[in-house]
Amino acid sequence: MSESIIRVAVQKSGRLSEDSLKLFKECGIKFESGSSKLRSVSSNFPLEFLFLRDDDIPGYVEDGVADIGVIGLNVLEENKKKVDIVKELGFSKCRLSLAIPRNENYTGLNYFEGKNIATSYPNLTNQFLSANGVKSQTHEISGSVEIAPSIGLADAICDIVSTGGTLLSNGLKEVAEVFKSQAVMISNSSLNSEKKAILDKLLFRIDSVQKAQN
Ligand code: PRT
Ligand code: ZN
Repeated sequence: MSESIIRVAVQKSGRLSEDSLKLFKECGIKFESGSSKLRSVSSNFPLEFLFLRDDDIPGYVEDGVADIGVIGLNVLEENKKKVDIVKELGFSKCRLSLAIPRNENYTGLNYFEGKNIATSYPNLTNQFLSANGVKSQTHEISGSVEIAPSIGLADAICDIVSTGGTLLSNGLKEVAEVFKSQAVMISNSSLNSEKKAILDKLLFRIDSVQKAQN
């Protein structure tokens, strides 16, 4: 018998990290996770952790560099990697929403016709607008999206919202929800049977943790 182990990719530091690590700990899995550590092997479960930028996680799982990963559904759906979603994890909940300057009169989705929209999620934004028959231009920017209208870079934005505080402090109002997100566990779509068995064991433990919390 070979000693199979599965590799899980988790975010190194950010909004997914703490709850991701907490989930594995609640499953009874022991491992070290210091701030400078990029890899860690569990001492009591056949699992190796890779600590990465979240954007890299879907690609690593698709390529099989990691077998499974924890990622925001928003990042996964924007980048369309071929991986399986094996579990909704219920944390890092947020939404991708369209927002406009607070003093604008919002008339419905037709408001966006012919407008320039700044976003880090051009694919999800364009899909939503075209599904609703709205023709507008998206401009991809990688961060500080909320500042775009006030500096004349765009008429509106489409960005991740959680409490709404960032929109408020940038003079914007949320007018339409494009996509609902939460953290999900993804898996490479061609795991061998030994790795699948380990994943099943892990998913069983996650189910128990989730049931205990509900
Ligand atoms: O460094 P790395 O690339 O790994 O991390 P990152 O900076 O790309 O991502 P990070 O850690 O900010 O977010 C990781 C994931 O957490 C996202 O992909 C979402 O799935 C989820 N998430 C949950 C959020 C938020 N809540 C959130 N509030 N991601 C981002 N935000 C930002 C948003 O972009 C906006 O600027 O927070 C601001 C809005 O927050 P509120 O509370 O003011 O509305
Ligand atoms: Zn990122």
